[in-house]
Amino acid sequence: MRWKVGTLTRSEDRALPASISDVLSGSVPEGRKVRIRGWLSNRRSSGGVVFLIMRDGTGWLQCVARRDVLGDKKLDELEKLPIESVLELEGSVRADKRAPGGYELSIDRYRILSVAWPDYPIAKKYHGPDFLLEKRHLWIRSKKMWCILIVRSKLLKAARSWLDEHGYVEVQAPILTASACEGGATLFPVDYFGRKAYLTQSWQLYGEAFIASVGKCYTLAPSFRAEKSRTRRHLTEYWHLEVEIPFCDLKCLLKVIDEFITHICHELADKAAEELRTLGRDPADLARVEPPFPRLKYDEAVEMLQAEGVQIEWGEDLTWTCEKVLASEFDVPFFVTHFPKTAKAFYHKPDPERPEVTLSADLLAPEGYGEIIGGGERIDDYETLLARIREEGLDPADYEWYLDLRKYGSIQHSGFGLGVERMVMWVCKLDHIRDAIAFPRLVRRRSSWSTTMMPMAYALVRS
Ligand code: NSS
Repeated sequence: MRWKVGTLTRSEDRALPASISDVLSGSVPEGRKVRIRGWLSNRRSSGGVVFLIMRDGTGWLQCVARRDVLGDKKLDELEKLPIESVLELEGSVRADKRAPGGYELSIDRYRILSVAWPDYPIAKKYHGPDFLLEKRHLWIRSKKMWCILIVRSKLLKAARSWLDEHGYVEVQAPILTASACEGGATLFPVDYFGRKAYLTQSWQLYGEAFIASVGKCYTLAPSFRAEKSRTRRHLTEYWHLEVEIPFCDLKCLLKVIDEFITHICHELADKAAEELRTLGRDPADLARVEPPFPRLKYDEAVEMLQAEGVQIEWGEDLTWTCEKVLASEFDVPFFVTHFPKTAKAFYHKPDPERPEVTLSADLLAPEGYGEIIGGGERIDDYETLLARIREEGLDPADYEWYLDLRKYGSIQHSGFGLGVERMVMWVCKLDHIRDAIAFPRLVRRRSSWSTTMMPMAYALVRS
């Protein structure tokens, strides 16, 4: 089946190695011979012509094999080649309005690089979410998951570029920690050589240490929450983009978030328009986002909710039901600020004018999506922090190093954490957080998690 590369005689005939995105962007002149490599993602035949839909990571391209060009034997081979086999194709590019993406490749030659097994488990029919999670390592090849992964990558690129351009330093902190940042109820314990450690819930406490070294800083890292709540927006392992800013009060923090999120939205509307459209999100929805975002005090939010008939008492945290109701009232992101002490973690600074509320802020995404960012001003005074740690029933010994930060050069500072999957979910208009990440970890379901199946599979192979 192999054909030889390098048998072409005239140098101008030599095929140009190209990606599918090169072809689709129109940068390859029509008629120019190109060579692409990719996976056979779909195929159909009609009257002496086989249409191969090829995928190479940069896009999808319709490639046309004709019996009169390739001959019977080769065409039959292409008609039978299992889906997900890998091919190298050489041919010329043609603009064709009927082809998806507006271009197609007329195949002159091909080489099979890998023959897939004929039983590819994902067919062109409805599969339930459980099956697709189990087969996630294959399902990420789908157009939907591809679009999401591309948007996610562009979102993180936009976030990093804004932070880098504004003088933030990227830093890393441990995942294994000794104490809670966001309450003990959602900690994942780990045995650390006979001592108890936990998977981190947040980088924040270390972020507060970093500001006295590198100043404005951020991290992008996994956070872990042993969430019992099985909702469409909770993962047990999620990616957390956290920012910490010295000499910054709540007002300054809200302004930073306004600009940061606006930049990401505009970049996506501009650079991921096609993928967003495929996912059902109009890029104009993101282009419309402009600072400053509406600001709503917690008190007002509770009044609005009670007026809507939602059960909520002042002092309680906003449940997802509450957030959904509030977030359905807006078509741009908005802040809820000044949460009561009872609804927030120990480190939040009480409002000096009204100590029962904190200088905190959540950013909620519109259209019912709800919280994507949590943050606020931190307690900077040693005594107040110690008192809050005790008040929450935490052991000050677990926070000794953190308390040290208030002894040696403590200043006013604020920060926030963006749930990457929450933002991806909103911008991609997804109805479940599991699709905002390639391999989701959920309470009850995990994707491509073979440990329990492996011994069985080995046993079968051995018998
Ligand atoms: O608990 S947060 O509201 N805040 C913090 O962890 C702070 N320590 C962050 C900081 O100030 N540096 O979580 C922040 C965000 C929240 O708004 C969500 O978008 C996301 O993290 N988050 C989650 N995403 C997915 N799954 C789960 N379980 C989850 N929990 C929080």
